[in-house]
Amino acid sequence: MVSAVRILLYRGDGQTGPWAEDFARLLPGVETVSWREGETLPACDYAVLWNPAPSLLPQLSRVKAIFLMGAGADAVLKFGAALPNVPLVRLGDAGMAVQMAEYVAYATLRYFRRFDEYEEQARHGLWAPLPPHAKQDFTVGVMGLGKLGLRVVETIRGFGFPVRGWSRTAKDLPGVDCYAGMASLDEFLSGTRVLVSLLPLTAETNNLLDRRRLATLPKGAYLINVARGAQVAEPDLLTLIRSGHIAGATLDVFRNEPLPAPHPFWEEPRITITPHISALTVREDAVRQIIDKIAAFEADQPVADIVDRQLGY
Ligand code: NDP
Ligand code: OXD
Repeated sequence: MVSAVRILLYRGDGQTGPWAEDFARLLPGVETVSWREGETLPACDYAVLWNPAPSLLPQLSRVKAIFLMGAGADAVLKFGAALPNVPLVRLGDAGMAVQMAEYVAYATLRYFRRFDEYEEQARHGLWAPLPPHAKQDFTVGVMGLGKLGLRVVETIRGFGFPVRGWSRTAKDLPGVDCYAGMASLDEFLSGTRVLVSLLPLTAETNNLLDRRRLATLPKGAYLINVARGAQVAEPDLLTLIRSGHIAGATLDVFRNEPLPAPHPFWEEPRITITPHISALTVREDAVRQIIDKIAAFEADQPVADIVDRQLGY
């Protein structure tokens, strides 16, 4: 049980009010404080934040931990040495994995059942059944077998697709062809018809999907990127879509967000765009998880989902 703690709540978009209400409801005795540019932060036990202002960071050197309101740590790790050397804790699932599974299942089934083509036909008043794809030709390859990737793998397997996965360290998952490490990436890609990225953005994954690697996918492959836009070399993806090598892409994340207008992706009918909504933070689940982790810190117990700064996730 956590007794009186003081927590800084900060969001780049300023929307901390509902977070303060959830903490007050779920952790009686908590004191939450906010911070604005130019203010001096009172001593706090913990910080819970998303998209911090650079000038906030030096004031966090005495908190016991910094909790992120999301799963990806890249937007904070980019500050490098300016980020105080205290434990950085990301969300582990907290209601996001099921949303990722819904999104990826929808996009995969849309391509497999040719709904993208039927949508186009319907726009032209065309009634023309197409030959169905065969499941054995629709191997789904999931990059990143963490909290979110594993849930996606399980869901996609449930539809009977052949599934392969790629991660940094070796895995052994029933019914999944597992690949690990850069040395196996080309082999993984060459047999993947629907490529899903659920990798964190790190020094190793930045620009990972460049022209050569995207061209390693078989002709007619699809890309579903729900991780981070900077993992894909955007001009290369466009070239391969225009050449017909890649049949379509469903993109939730972009190198620059919001995706600027003009941007050639908006004009490309084979690219489906969503505004970074594939898995939204479920605030109440997140607050409950953070409270449990604070309890673990206070009791000197192990805490899950601490970011490894060396690895970048
Ligand atoms: P995890 O940390 O649980 O999993 C990351 C996975 O990526 C692990 O399997 C890890 O391998 C693998 N990985 C990391 N680096 C490499 C590498 N260099 N080569 C191969 N595999 C690698 O993360 P989550 O599943 O919780 O989240 C994944 C990402 O999803 C987040 O980092 C975030 O960017 C994104 N995200 C996007 C959202 C959206 O709305 N679009 C919402 C939430 C998250 P190993 O298992 O060996 O460690
Ligand atoms: C996250 C995100 O990392 O929303 O949680 O992208």
